Amino acid sequence: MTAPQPGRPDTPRDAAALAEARARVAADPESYWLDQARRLDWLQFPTRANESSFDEADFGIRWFADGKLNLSVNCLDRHLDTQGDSVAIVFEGDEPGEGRVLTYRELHAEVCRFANVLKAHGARKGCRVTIYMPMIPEAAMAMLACARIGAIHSVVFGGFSPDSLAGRIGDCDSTILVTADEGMRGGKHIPLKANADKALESCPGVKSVVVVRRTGGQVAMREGRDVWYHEARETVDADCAPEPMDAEDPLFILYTSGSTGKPKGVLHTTGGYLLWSALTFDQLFGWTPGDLFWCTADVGWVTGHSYVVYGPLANGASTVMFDGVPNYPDHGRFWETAHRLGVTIFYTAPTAIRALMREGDSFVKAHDRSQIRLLGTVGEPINPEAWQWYHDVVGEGRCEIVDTWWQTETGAALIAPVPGAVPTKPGSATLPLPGVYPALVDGEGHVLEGATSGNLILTKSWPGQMRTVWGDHERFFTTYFSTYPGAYFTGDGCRRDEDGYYWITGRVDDVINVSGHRMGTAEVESALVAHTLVAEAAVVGMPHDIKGQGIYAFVTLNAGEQGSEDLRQTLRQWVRQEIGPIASPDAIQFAPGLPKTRSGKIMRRILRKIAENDTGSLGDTSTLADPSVVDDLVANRVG
Ligand code: 6R9
Repeated sequence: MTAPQPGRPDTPRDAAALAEARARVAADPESYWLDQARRLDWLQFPTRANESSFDEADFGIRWFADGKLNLSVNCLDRHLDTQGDSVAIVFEGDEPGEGRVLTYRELHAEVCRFANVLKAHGARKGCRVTIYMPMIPEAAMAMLACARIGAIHSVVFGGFSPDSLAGRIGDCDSTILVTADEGMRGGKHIPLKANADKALESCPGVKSVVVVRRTGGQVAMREGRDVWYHEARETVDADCAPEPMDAEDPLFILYTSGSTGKPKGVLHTTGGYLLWSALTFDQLFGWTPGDLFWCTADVGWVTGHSYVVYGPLANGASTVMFDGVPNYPDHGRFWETAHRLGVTIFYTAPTAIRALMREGDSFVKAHDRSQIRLLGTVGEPINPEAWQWYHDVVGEGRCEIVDTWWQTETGAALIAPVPGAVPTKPGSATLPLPGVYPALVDGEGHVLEGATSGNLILTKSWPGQMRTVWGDHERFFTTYFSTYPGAYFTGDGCRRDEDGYYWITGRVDDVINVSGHRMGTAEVESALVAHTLVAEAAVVGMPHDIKGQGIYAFVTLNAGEQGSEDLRQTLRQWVRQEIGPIASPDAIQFAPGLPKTRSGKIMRRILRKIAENDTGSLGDTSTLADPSVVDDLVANRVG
C-alpha cells in the first residue's frame, strides 16, 4: 500500500512565497526537490533527487532514482478514499452536449479493466503500446492502463497518416495498438481503424489491435489480431494490481519533429515527469474543488499528456476531454461549451485565439463567461494583440493570462507567470518557475547578461526533463547538449527585457511551428521528394496570420515537367497523405533551381527571406554556385 507523504509541500501563491521558493531551491536544491516529491505517493520514498549531468563525460538525466511508485495509483487510487465520487473526466464530444462524466471511482475501475484487457493481449512491463485515438475517455484510460502495468505508451495524434503511424510504431517496436473505429471532428468522420489497417501492413510486430467503438461505423476486423474493446472489457476484472515502478522506469514515448531526420521518440520516465506535471498544474492553475479545468489540446501532443491527463488527475482535479474543434458548429463553440459545463480554467493555443478573434467578438459575447477565472495559452508565441483580445474580450479584463512556455522535451511548463505572484506583460511568458534556470547565449555560446536577445538554453536539469531519444541516446546528446556544452539547448530564440522577463521569439532551427504543432522542414521535404515528379524540395517557414507560421515549399520538378495549379493541389494532397493534414504546404513555388553553395548545401537563409517577402536584404549571394537562381526565385514568389 502506498501512503500519502506527510507534509505535502505548500504551493507559492504570492510574490513573497514564490521568492522564498526560489531562494530555497537555490540554497539547497536536494532538500527542495525531495520536499516537492512529497506531492506524490511513493511505495518507496526517494532518498536522492537530482543526479543529472549535461556533460559528455558523465552525461545522463536522473531524478529520484531510488524511489518507487506507480503513476496510475497517484492519478486514481489515492483519490478514492477522499474524493472517489468527484468528477475526474468530463467528456464533451464533437456534437455539443454529446458527452459523459466519469468519477474517480469509475475511472479507476475502467482503467483497471483496460489494463486487464491489455494484459490479456500480452502487454507487460516495458513493452510498447501505441495509442491512435480520438479525444475520448478511452484514450486517457489506455494511457493510464499502460502506466498501471508498466507498459510504455506512445500516443500518435489521430491526424497523422498511416505512413506516419507506421513509422512511429516501427521505431519503438510496439506490439499492441489501441485505436477506435472512427473519430469525429467538425461533423466529419476520421477513418482511424482504416488508417491503422493500412499502417499495419508494414508493421508485422503488432500482434493485437484493441478497437474502441466510437461512432459505430463499419470497419474491418482481422480475426486473431483485432478485438473490440467493449467485448474484451466484459471478460476481465475491474481490479488490477498496480505494477511497482522505479522512478526512472520509462512512462511514455512521444514523437516530435526536430530539425533533421525522422521524428524523435522523446522518452519520459515515471517519477520526475509525473512530479513536474503535477507540480506545474497546481502552481499555474491553482485548481481547487469546484473548479473545472479545460485544456483544449489533443492527447496526441505533449500538452494533452501533461495537462489533459496526468497533471490534473495527479491533483485530483476535474478535467475536460474535448473531441471537437473550435469552429463547429460555429465559432462560439469554446464559450458555449465552457459555459454549459461550468469551466473555470481554460487553456488553449494562440492559433485558436487568433482564428476566433478574426470572427469577431459576437461569438464570444453570445455566451456567459463569468465563471471563467483563469485563461492559459501554450504552443507558440502569443502576439500582444491576441493576448489583449483574450484578456479583454474573452476574459472580460477579469482573468489572469498564463502564457506557458515549454516543449515536449521539458515534460511540462518551465517559463510562465505564477498567478497572483508574477505580473504579466502581453506576449511574454514572464519568468521561470522555481528551480528552472534559463540563460541566453550568442552563437558562440557566450552567456549574455541583462536585457538582450539570444538563444535560449537551460543550465540545470529539472524533474520533467526528457531522458533520452528512444533507441538513440547519442542523438539525444548531440541534438540538445552538443551545441552549447554543459547546457540544454531548446532550439528557441528569446529576448529578455529589463525586468528579466522572457519573450520567446520562436524556433531558430529548421523546425516550423504551424498552429502550435512542430513540423520538421526535413520531414516535409522528404515527403515532397517521394513524389515521382519532384526532383528536389526545400521547405521553410513563412509568417501566417492565424497559424503563426505556414509552410512554404520550393519544389524543383524533374526535367521536362511543368508546374501548374493542379500539380500544386496534387502535391498538397500528397503531403497530407504522407504525413497528415498539418504538414500540407501553404505555398508551393516551382523553382527551376535552388540556391546552393558550391559544396551543394541549400542556403535556407535566402529561401526564408523570400518566403517572408523580405527580398530587399538577401545578403551575400556571391558564394552560391549559381547566383542567378535567386533572381528567378524572387520573381516567381507565390502568395
Ligand atoms: C508545449 C509544446 C515546443 C515549441 C517551443 C516553442 C513553442 C511552446 C510557447 C512557445 C512561445 C509559448 N512554444 N509554448 N513559444 N511561447 N508559450 O508546445 O510543445 O509541441 O514540443 O513545441 O513550441 O518554439 O520550442 P512542443
